[in-house]
Amino acid sequence: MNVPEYYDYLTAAREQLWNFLRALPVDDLNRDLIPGDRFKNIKDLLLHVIDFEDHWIHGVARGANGYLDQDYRHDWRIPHAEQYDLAWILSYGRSVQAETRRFLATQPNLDSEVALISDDPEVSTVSLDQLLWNVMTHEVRHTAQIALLIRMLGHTPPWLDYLRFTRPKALR
Ligand code: NI
Repeated sequence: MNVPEYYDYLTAAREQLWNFLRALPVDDLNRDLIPGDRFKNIKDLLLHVIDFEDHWIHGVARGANGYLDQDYRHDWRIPHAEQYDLAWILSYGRSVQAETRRFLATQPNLDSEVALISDDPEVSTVSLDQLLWNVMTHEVRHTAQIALLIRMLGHTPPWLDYLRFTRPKALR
């Protein structure tokens, strides 16, 4: 399993999740169920996952090359995402996903070091591979939270396990 393969899985799982969310009542997507300051509802988590990918891959790793935040302005810290239509959030998601796929198609060197603090690269670096896995596992963890919120709202979340999306091997 490598980064492009896992990103393909995330893309397929996202499609199912996004289609499922489109069919939910808007009030459910906006309902504050999580106590705390930042992310309270399904839309908050959805926007946060997209923002995180945009920020880390296209903002940090690529030095703002391909960064889409300027086209989808929002408060990344406390998004209050109930103010946005689901279609707007998903449009941002599709744009970031397309940009990530373009980037991965260039076959970037995954061993290259990425500076985490741009004004002092000596302080902290990670490999591009580590950064991409951080982004991808971040999505999986927050998707589990979204699935829990879906349950709490009385619905059955889509089944998004990896094995569901892998091509079965033929028996010998
Ligand atoms: Ni997070």
